[in-house]
Amino acid sequence: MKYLPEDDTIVALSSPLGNGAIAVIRLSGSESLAAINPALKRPITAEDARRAIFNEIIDRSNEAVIDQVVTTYFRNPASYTGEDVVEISCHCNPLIIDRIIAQMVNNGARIAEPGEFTFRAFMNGKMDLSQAEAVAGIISARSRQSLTQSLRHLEGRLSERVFKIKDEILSYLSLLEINLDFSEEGIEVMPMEEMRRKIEDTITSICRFLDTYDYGRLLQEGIKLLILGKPNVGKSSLLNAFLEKDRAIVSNIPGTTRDYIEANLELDGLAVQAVDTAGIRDTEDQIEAIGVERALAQMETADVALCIFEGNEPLAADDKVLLELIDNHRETLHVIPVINKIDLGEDNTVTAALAALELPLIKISAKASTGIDDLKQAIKAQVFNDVSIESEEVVVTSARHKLALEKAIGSLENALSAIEIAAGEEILAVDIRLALDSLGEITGETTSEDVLNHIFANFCIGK
Ligand SMILES: Nc1nc2c(ncn2[C@@H]2O[C@H](COP(=O)(O)OP(=O)(O)OP(=O)(O)O)[C@@H](O)[C@H]2O)c(=O)[nH]1
Ligand SMILES: [Mg+2]
Repeated sequence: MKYLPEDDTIVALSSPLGNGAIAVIRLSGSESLAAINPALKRPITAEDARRAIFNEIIDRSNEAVIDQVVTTYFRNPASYTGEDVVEISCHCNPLIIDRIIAQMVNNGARIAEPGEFTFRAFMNGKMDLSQAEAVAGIISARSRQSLTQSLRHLEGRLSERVFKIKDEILSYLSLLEINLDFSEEGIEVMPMEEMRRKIEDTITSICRFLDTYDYGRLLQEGIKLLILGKPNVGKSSLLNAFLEKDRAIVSNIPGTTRDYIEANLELDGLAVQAVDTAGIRDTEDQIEAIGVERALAQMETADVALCIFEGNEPLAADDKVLLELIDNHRETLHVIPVINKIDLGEDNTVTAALAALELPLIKISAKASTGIDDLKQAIKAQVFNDVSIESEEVVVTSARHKLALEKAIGSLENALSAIEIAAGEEILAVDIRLALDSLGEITGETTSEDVLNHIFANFCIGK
């Protein structure tokens, strides 16, 4: 394990470096008090647990005060890591932070590796693996919905669901093991037919859980929203309307946007990376042509494409190019045709041509910011088309968890085959135990060292 030795005392800055009023330095380990007390004007005692104390950190080489700080001592096991923890809130200046940490290193502490505090919390049973992963999820969440899910995972709701499935499996595995013990006496505690039904039930409940992943992935990763259309239809105006600020240059000169422009926004709790592109047209201008190429290349990685048309003019040749693009891509990404500049009137031939696509057609005025809410609803409806998730439900958001659930289903399906061909109860029991192991990978009971290293290495230092 890369965090060895596990019994020494670690120290790190837990807040981000940069401008701020206060920084938090965290110490964890059995020698935490020994690492900080020599530098404190008012050493921490056992009675100080859970109390914030105004203090001074002193450089013992010259007795100069490094900073006025607040120290808070969390006595083991009632701390984040389960060990003795001291948090020092000091003024946020790198010179101060470095000197404070140096004092503690002088007194025997070691600089923590990324994620090492949370790793210790996991090793000391303060949280299971899915909860530790949720800590990283909370820090990196880019939308309210993703944050809500990470908080639910931290509360242990994902683990609860996994434990429930494991309990279900254990209930029939234990009966199967009794079957095995009494096989010579010809006693069958659980008939195979019933066993088969129970395994099928478990597969169904894991599948139901797994079905939430599409939604969970969208919450976690957000979506990429492409704005396409011929020059001057109002693509940049739409980006600005989404952002409610003038991010992209808008002008009445066709070909204003030359390269694509990315901007992050939140759409009802969903993280969206919106991409405004160069107007699509056949052009002699080399730079503009590269912009058009880049716009089209974006279609390969987008989740949703808003294809913008002008409502007040008949379709132009460049619009027809866009219609063709819609036809070629409607199977691989969600396409929403949008009629813009509706404030200038509506050309019925455009509306009829777009209605014929049998896609949700939205009419807006990017300039006046009308219809934008309808467009947002249409985007959400497309992205979440057939996923219906109860707002209180806990969903699978991590590819690692998805893989573990799929492995568990695979083993249970093998168990069903074993029943089918009467392979014997020993083989059946092996498959069922493998399913349990796969579920245990989610909560960390059966997770390999490599996977653990990988998970915690992605944390930031001080977490
Ligand atoms: N009346 C009206 N004008 C609009 C609307 N949306 C955009 N415009 C105007 O249309 C012109 C082009 O808008 P842009 O947003 O720059 O269009 P674009 O599609 O980004 O154009 P390119 O970057 O050149 O491809 C500007 O003069 C806008 O003010 C709208 O809803 N109604
Ligand atoms: Mg533009």
